[in-house]
Amino acid sequence: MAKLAEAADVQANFKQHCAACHGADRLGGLGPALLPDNLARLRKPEAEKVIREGRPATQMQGFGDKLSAEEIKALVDYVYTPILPAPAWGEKEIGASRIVYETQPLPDKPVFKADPLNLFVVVESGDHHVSVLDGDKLEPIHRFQSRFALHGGPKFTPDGRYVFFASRDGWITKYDLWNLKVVAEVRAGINTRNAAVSGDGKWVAVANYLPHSLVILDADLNLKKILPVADKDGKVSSRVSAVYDASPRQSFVAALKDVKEVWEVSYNPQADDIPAGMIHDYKYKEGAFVPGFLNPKRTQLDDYLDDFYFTQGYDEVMGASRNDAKSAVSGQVVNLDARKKIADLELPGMPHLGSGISWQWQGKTVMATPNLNEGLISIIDMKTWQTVKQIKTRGPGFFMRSHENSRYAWTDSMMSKEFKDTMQIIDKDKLEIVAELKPEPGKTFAHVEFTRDGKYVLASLWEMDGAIIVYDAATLREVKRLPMKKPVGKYNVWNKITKSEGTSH
Ligand code: DHE
Repeated sequence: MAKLAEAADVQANFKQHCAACHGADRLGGLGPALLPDNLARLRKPEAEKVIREGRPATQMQGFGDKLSAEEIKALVDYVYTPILPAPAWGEKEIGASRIVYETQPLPDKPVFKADPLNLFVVVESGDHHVSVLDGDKLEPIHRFQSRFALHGGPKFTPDGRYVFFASRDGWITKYDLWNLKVVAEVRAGINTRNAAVSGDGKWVAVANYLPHSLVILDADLNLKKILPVADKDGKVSSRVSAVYDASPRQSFVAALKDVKEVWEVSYNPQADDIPAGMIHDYKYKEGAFVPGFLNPKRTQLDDYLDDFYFTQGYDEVMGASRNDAKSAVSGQVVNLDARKKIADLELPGMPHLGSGISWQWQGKTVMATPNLNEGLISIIDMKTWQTVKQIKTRGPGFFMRSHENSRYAWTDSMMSKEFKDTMQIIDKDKLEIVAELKPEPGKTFAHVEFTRDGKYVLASLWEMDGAIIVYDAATLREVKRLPMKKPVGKYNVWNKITKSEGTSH
């Protein structure tokens, strides 16, 4: 009887405190899925601490003031209990979820006068909408409802016409920016991290936490292939932390959360360069067998790599594990051709390499990355892999941005309670903070993107009654405000498709 009452309590507590973000069925939503497989690397006492105190750098708040120690322990036991039968999201489910909104080809000409290459796409998470802005007039031209909880950068086709969004609960949306219409959607996973679009615009790769898969779709969102993600012996499966396009290599590169490997999946139909001894467990089943094409090539590592940054040539990745935030030397450089680690990186705290940017400094290329749990920007020489400088900031931040035509790099301190309202401006020559902007004291101010020509900067007042605040990139003066509902991220078509060194790819 007592056991039954306990079970009812834990379910009621889950419903009240956890379900809104993690899904009533524990399959994830804004927050990750809470299933034993996903929690494999988190010990139970650590999980209790997360529920009690929250998790830095995420939306997970602490519940220590609302739940007793026993209630927290019961919740932990509950989320470490497997769901039976295990939730499936395979060929059948993905295929059945696909929705085509536009069955006839749409006109090959923009329906507006604005420069189609200087549009901005703004993700407003406050009410789950996306706004499209004219980057010259700095005015909205359209707004539409998105899937729930989009996350990560939307990805563009090389001509800038189509943009693909990923939601945390697995939906991929294809949007035609020239016709301002959603073309098609598909649910590629139960709990998804991000998506990448191939440099030839033909493929979309989707990184999933649940199931443990990397899903390859064609550009019309038809399922092409599901790559189950596991170590080379097929014994340990893994969540995929993120997938990115490496267009000069004609491949997708994926970071794995639970297996010490980095994967490269070629989308070059001519790929036939599998070195001897390479394990290729997945065969291309249609027509002629083409080795290498859409098959993962593995690089074995000594440490996990779950967040990374490409070098200019895309031959190397600078990566870090998110698991060992205390280690001083936690980063590594992996050469994708040599298929091994070639250097260590000094990256204290929890670097957010996905937000890294690069520029020329004293004849060298340097990259800079913010840090999710320390107010620190690490600047690294991309030839010697040495840290050139660590710039102290007001507090831990998420994002960093610049532009080829700007002498400044912008960074936030949004993880700091006291300084979440302050943006700091770094002089890229002096490697020093030279200005601070605090337009609305107490309100979160983070994430910027430059216009195509680098003359203006669009920054987010990250609140429900928020705004995009436009600044003159040279004088740092406010130019105008566009009201928005919690505008989390904004993306300029030109900067993205030309892979500007000042923005994320
Ligand atoms: Fe993100 C990008 C991982 C939490 C807003 N975030 C990314 C990317 C990764 C990532 C791997 C790159 C994907 C891409 O562009 O293709 N994010 C993580 C985490 O591991 C973390 C810390 C924990 C988690 O909950 O997943 C995390 N991220 C958040 C948030 O809490 C943020 C602030 C609010 C939200 O909406 O979830 C957030 N992440 C963003 C944004 C980008 C992003 C706005 C795109 C950045 C860009 O400019 O390209």
